[in-house]
Amino acid sequence: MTDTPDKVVRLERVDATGLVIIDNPPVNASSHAVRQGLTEALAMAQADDDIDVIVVFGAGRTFIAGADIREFGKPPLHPLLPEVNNGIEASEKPVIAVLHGTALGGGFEVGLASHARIALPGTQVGLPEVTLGVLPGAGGTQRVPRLIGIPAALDMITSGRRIGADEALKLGLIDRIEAGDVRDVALRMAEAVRAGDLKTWRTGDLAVTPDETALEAEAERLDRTARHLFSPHKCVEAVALSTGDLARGLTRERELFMECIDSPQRAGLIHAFFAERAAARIPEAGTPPMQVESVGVIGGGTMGSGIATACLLAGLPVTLVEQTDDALDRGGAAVAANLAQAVKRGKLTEDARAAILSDALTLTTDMADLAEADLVIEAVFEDMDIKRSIFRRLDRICKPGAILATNTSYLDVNAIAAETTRQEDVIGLHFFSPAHVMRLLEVVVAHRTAPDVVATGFALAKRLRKVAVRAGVCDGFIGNRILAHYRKAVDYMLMDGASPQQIDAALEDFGFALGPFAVSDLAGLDIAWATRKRKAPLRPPEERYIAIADRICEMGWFGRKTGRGFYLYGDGKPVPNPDALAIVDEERTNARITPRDFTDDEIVARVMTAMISEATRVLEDGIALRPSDIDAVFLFGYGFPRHRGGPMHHADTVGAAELVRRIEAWARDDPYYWQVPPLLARMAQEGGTFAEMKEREWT
Ligand code: 3H9
Repeated sequence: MTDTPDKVVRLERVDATGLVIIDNPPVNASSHAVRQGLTEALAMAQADDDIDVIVVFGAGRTFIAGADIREFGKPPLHPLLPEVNNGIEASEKPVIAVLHGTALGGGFEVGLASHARIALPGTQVGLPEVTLGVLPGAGGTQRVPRLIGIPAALDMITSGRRIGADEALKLGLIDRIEAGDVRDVALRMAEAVRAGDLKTWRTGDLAVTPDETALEAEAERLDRTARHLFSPHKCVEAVALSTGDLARGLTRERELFMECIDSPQRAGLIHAFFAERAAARIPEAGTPPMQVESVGVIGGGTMGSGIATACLLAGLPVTLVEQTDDALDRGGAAVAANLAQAVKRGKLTEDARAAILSDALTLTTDMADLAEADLVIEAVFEDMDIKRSIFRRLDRICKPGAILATNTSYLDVNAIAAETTRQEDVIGLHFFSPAHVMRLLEVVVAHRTAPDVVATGFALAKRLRKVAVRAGVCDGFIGNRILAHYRKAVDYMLMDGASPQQIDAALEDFGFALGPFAVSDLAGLDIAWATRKRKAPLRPPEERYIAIADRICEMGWFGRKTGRGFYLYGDGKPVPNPDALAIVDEERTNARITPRDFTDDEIVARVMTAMISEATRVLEDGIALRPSDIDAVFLFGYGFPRHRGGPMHHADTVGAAELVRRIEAWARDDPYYWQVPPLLARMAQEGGTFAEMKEREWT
C-alpha cells in the first residue's frame, strides 16, 4: 500500500510493517506539514489492522534534523511536536525510529518518544537547542534523563553537542547500530520486534534517580560560564523536573520552551545560524572551483604560521617561505607548536602531527620553490612596497593558473594585483589571528578577480572549516574598516572621561569575551600604531585625533607581549596599568578636558551606534553583499556576542529611528565623526529593517 506519495510524510505498508517516511528536503525539518503528516500517517497505521509494527525513518540524507526553526517566533500551529511525540509514545503498536545522518533536536525527540531507536553507522544524535537559544521542547528534557540519568543528560542538553552512534549506544541513547540501507534496516528491525529480538518499551515509564548534587554543580558552572545566556539555565530547570510525573514535566518543559522562544536571545542565535549559511550565497556560487592540492605560504610570522597550520590540519601540503634561515626556523617552530596544541585539544593524534611535520610541511628560503603550488598566500608585514615586490616575483615564478592571494588586512588588493600580468588570479584571503583557530575568512574580490578564483576561495574556506564572507576592496574591507571606525568612538570616550576598565567591563557585560582595550593589548598595540602612522597623511584635519595609545607605544609598551599596555600582565589576573592611566590624565589635561561620567549604557550605545553607522556605509558602498554578512564577519572574526546576532541584527532591535536620534544628538559635539548614513536616514523615515533588506542584485 502506498498512501499520499506527494506528501512530506507518507505511509507505506510492506507486509505487516507500516513505514512512516519523512521526506522534507533538505534536512527533513519537522515543519507544520511534517507534524501534520506524521500525525495522519501514524493514525492511518494505527487504524490498519494489517499493520503490527510501525517504523519511522527519513528519506534522503538524514532523519529529522530538528524543528523547522523558520517557524519560531510565529504563532505555533497544531499539532505541536510534543503532541505528535506523546501520540507516538502512547501507541499500542510498537513504533521504532531508524536514525541516519543527523537526528537532532526535535528529530531526536521523535526518536526518544519511539519504543526503540536504531541508528545507522555514522549517525549523529544530539539536542542542540541550547545553541539556538531554546531548550528541547518536545520531551527531550524529560525523556533523556530517563534513559541516561541526570548528569549525562545535563551534559548533553546544556552543551548541545553532537554524539556519534558509538557513544550514543554506550550511553544508552540508542539501542542498536545496524548497517545497511535505511529502508532495509527498517524492515529488518520490524521483523526483529516480531521475533522478540528487539525489545520495545516506553521511555516515559522509566524512573529517574534524583541527583541534586549534579543539578547544583551544573547551575553553578553555568552561572560562571554562561552568565549572559538565558536558555542554558532553563535547560537545568527543565531537567530537574524529570524525577517527577512525566505529564507535569512535559507541561512545564513546554512553558519554559515558550519563554525561550520569546527571548531576544533566541532571535539573535537563530539569526546567527542563518547568517552563517547565507554568506555562502555568492554571485560566483554556480562557478566550479579550481582544484587546490598544494599551498604556498609566504611569511612565517604569527599570521603565516597560523595559515600554514590551518591548511596542514585540513590535509593540504604546505610550502612555507621565509627570507632568512632564522626566520624560517621560527616559522617552522610556530607551526609545530600550533600542531602540538591541536594534539592537546584532541583534534590530532601525535602520530598525525609527526607525519604532517615530516611529509606535508616544506620549509624553504627560496621563493622559486612555489613554482608548482596551486595557491600561494602572502602573509608578510603590512607594507605595500614589500607586497608589491612579492607579487611581481610570484608572477614570474608561479605556474599559469595558480591563485595568488594576499592576506593583507587593509591594503588595496587592486593595486597588489596590478603588479602581476594575471590580475584575474589575484584575490585577498584575509584570515584572522590565530588563523588556525578563528573561523572567519574574508574573501576579498578585486576588480578583475575571476569568478572561479572567488569560488575557490569559498571552497578553501569550507575545507578549512571556516566561514567565508565575500568582501569588496576598500581600506580594511568589511571587518577592519568598521573596527577602525568604532575604535575611535572608544578612544573619544577614554579621552572624555571613561576609564579603559569601565569601557572594557561595559562591553564584556554586553557579551563580548574581552573589551576593546584588553583586545588591543592582546593583539599588540604596535600593530594598530603602525596602521595609524600609515594613515596619518590621509587623516582629515576635521577629525578628532586621540594620541593616548601612541604615547603608550612610545614607552615601548605594546600590551601582553611586553608585559604592559593598558593593563599590567603578571602571573595572575591583568590589573590596570597606573602609568597608562597617568598618560590618559596628562592627555586630558593637555587638551583641557574635564573628565565626565559615562554610564555603561551610554558606552555600549556609542560603540554599537558607531559600529552600525560604518557598517551601513559598508553596505551603501557595496563592500558587503548583505547585512547578515556583516553580522557573520563580527560573529566569527571579532567575538561579537552570538546571542545578539551581530551588529546589523542588533541595529534592528534598536531601530533606525533611535540610531539616527543618537547620532544627531552626539553630532552636536562632534559633527565630523557622528554623521547619519543616508541609508539609515531613509530607513528611519520610511521604516524598514536590515533583516528585510533585499540582497544586492548581482545577476
Ligand atoms: C528544535 O528542534 C526544537 C525542539 O526541541 C522543540 C520543538 C517544539 N530548520 O546547515 P546546512 C537548512 S530546534 C530550518 O547548510 P549541513 C539550512 O538553513 C532545532 N532549516 O547543511 C540550509 O538551508 P539553505 C534543532 C534548516 O549538511 C539547509 O537546511 N536542530 C534547519 O552542513 C542545509 O543546512 C538543529 O539545531 C532547521 N532546523 O548541516 C539542527 N536545519 O540551503 C540545525 C538546516 O537555504 N541544523 N536548515 O542555506 C544543523 O545543525 C545543520 O543544518 C545540519 C546539516 C547538521 C542538520
